[in-house]
Amino acid sequence: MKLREGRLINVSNRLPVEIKNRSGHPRLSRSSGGLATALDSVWRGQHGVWIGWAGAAADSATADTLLQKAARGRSYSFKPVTISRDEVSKFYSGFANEIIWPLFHDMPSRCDFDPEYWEVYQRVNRRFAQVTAEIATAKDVIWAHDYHLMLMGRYLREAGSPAHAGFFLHIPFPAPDIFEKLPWRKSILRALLQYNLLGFQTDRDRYNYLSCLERILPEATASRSDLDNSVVLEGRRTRIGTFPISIAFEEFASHAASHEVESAANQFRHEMTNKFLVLGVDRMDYTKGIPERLKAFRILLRRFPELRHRVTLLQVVVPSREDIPNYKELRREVELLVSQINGEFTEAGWVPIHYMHRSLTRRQLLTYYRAADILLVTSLKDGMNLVAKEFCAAQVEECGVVVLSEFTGAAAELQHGAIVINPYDLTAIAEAIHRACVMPVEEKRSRMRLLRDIVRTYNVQSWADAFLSAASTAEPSVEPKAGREAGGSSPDEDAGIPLIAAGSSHDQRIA
Ligand code: ADQ
Repeated sequence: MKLREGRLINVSNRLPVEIKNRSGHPRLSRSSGGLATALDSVWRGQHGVWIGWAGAAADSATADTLLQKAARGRSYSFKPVTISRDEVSKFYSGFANEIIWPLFHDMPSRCDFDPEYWEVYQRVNRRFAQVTAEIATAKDVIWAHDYHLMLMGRYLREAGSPAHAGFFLHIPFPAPDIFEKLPWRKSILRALLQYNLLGFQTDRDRYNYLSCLERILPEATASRSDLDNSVVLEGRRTRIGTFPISIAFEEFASHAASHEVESAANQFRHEMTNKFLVLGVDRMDYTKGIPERLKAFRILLRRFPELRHRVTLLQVVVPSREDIPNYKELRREVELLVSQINGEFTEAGWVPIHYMHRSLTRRQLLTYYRAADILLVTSLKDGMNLVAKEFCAAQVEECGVVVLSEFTGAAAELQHGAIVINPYDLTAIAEAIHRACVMPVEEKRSRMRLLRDIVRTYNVQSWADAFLSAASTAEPSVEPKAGREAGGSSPDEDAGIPLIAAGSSHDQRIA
């Protein structure tokens, strides 16, 4: 979708390009991370500005020139937000990744609720808002991304920004029993309501958010009609919607169908001597359930000895957040498990687990997606999980099976084509892999066709169009005095009414 008037002001923690010091000189490189890549493909052709941090060497004298160079050939420009090294550590590694990330993934015991992190989080959010408010006009639409920027809506309003502002949360939103542990819970709920539109990955996340409001911020009143699900706080109305993110299906599918990927996949399969190839692809993150997956694979080899020699797990992990202690420990745990399992089962001509700890090119990734028989996604909690959708797009021969954690956002959409598992149930994961290995080919095909139809239809472009269309029409409005609070319905009447309409995540709609 192209905005009819005005520009799209996209705001995310990082820009899709990064300035790094190489051999003492600032140099441009692509940002790592699925989010930047996915969004970059959507904004092609969209006029506007992308605001974000440009990396560790962004304060160099040549940074502006490098960003102008990066914008050549694009329809939008880049505007950097300066963040000091200390702020990166307390805002990004600290508040975002040692508090919000674990808490919103239902792991409060991993949180470090350091009050200094909160101070810096506020300061950096205010700075993002100032940079944004300086350039956004009333005709523009601001789209803020993810848990790094939950307070920005509030600071935008304080800066008097007249633009429509929407916020999309890429990670899950927790249930009240978890969220209420956050010392700054009210401030965050209130600040989110300063946006005109809030978007969540699944109905469950949206429901959790509304339930948190009900418990923690009862002065906010939620209402719904057939078309609308909104919350009013102090006269401001915020619309709330479910918008499951997706991928550029045709781009993935056509590249996967290319001759170069096909021959690389055939070559790889040949080298694996046509074993059943089970694939895991993840960032190294404790939310992805990598140790659970490895332990389940060990159970598979113990319980189904006939699969030994016939099945191989290829686990690819991209390094992530390596300066945070939890992540270092996870890497040690994963590598120990891989070596224990390989030590227990390896025989001449067969190594059960092939482990790679590095970032892959798109071509390499597609080669493994295409070559694999089974994709194994065992996230303990995941906002969406784009890997599952990328695998489906790349399965041009329509023969692969997806074993998918029920705690991913993707499960809401893909549950009928995938084998859905509880990632805490290691025996069930092992049985699911076995079932996929022995599944008749007709069943594999019909499941994969269904999955591919879903991902083809609900792709990243339709996701962006739905969100932007909702954001650009979500008028901030003042609740009339004779409205529902005063006369329409009393707060008591809300008690028995569900706050959200039940419905499929595919509706990509408000309510
Ligand atoms: P992530 O937690 O990063 O994203 P995911 O959605 O699976 O999780 O995206 C990972 C991306 O990294 C994919 O595009 C994948 O191809 C890529 N990737 C993984 N391993 C790689 C490797 N070794 N080499 C190269 N690329 C690799 C967050 C949320 C998710 C949500 C997305 C988007 O945690 O739940 O789906 O944002 O909203």
